[in-house]
Amino acid sequence: MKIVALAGGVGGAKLAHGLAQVLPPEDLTVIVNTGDDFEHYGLYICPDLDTVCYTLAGLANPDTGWGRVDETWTVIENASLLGGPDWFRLGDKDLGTHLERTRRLKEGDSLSNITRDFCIAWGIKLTVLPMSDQPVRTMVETDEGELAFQEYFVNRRCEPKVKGFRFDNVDKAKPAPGAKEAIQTADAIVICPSNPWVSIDPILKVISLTPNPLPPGDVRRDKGIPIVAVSPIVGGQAVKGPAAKMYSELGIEPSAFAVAKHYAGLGNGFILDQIDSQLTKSVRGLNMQICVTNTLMKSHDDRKLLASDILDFIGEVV
Ligand code: FO1
Repeated sequence: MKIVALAGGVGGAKLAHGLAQVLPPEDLTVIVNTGDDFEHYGLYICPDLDTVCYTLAGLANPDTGWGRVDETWTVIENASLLGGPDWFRLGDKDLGTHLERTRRLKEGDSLSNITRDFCIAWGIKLTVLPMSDQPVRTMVETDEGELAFQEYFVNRRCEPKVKGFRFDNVDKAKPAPGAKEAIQTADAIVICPSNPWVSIDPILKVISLTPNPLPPGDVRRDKGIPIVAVSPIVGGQAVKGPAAKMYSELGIEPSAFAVAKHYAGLGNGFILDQIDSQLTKSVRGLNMQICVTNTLMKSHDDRKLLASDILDFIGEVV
């Protein structure tokens, strides 16, 4: 079964890792948000792409979810002593990734080529694609004005009140080579438990994913392929990050139902955590089939179990 997974940072990376354990590598493509990318110290940083790759390669820091395991901080600490910014912590090992990516980008290479080569070097066999080779920048509209994503997220610790989002350059960005083809040949699309507003929406916009992504003439077009989403909000709270806070500030009660509503019309399957099983009926009312399972990926086994439940569920979604 060919699966395309759409992923942001930590939650997306964990589910991608689970899927990688239950699918052959040639059957899994992960398309990753690059709206969080930014330049820092003259380096091109792709936080979500790196989080996904480090997690798949077994190199991720298990405590933070982002950055490298067994990291040291000599460079950033010394740069900081000289007056350089240290609000965005770049570890020494992680810096190697940014240095080499920036060097190749400056030589004119594409982000998708570089990502492919990094995956080979890290022993990742499945396909990981940035959503686009062109830069898209997620801008957060707040009560203190518009902020670039990392400025809002890391430097301001998500404190300013969110009023909306804008994806700079999204109209000009093309899907990365291979992304459209992967979607057109997929048996199902899995929307990982990543932030719908700032991790998944940019990907959906760039790849123009509609309820029927298949080309005219494809027999599966009328039926539509299963598009199943996993809620990043469990029991009314975000598993990680500011998703629940964003929903509240946008005047929407944070819940798995709110997430399902976000994807209504696109997704036809929704994975609810056991804690939220009472929402089954209301999410069904959005024309989605439901799978209730444990979505909190606390261990590596949990990732694999969730992935396997999702694949079973996909078989039932019509
Ligand atoms: N997140 C933080 O909260 N603080 C950091 O200092 C930080 C550094 C960092 C370095 C490299 C990297 O790839 C990610 C990093 N992140 C950091 C995480 C990241 O900015 C966010 O989790 C994502 O952008 C949201 O998906």
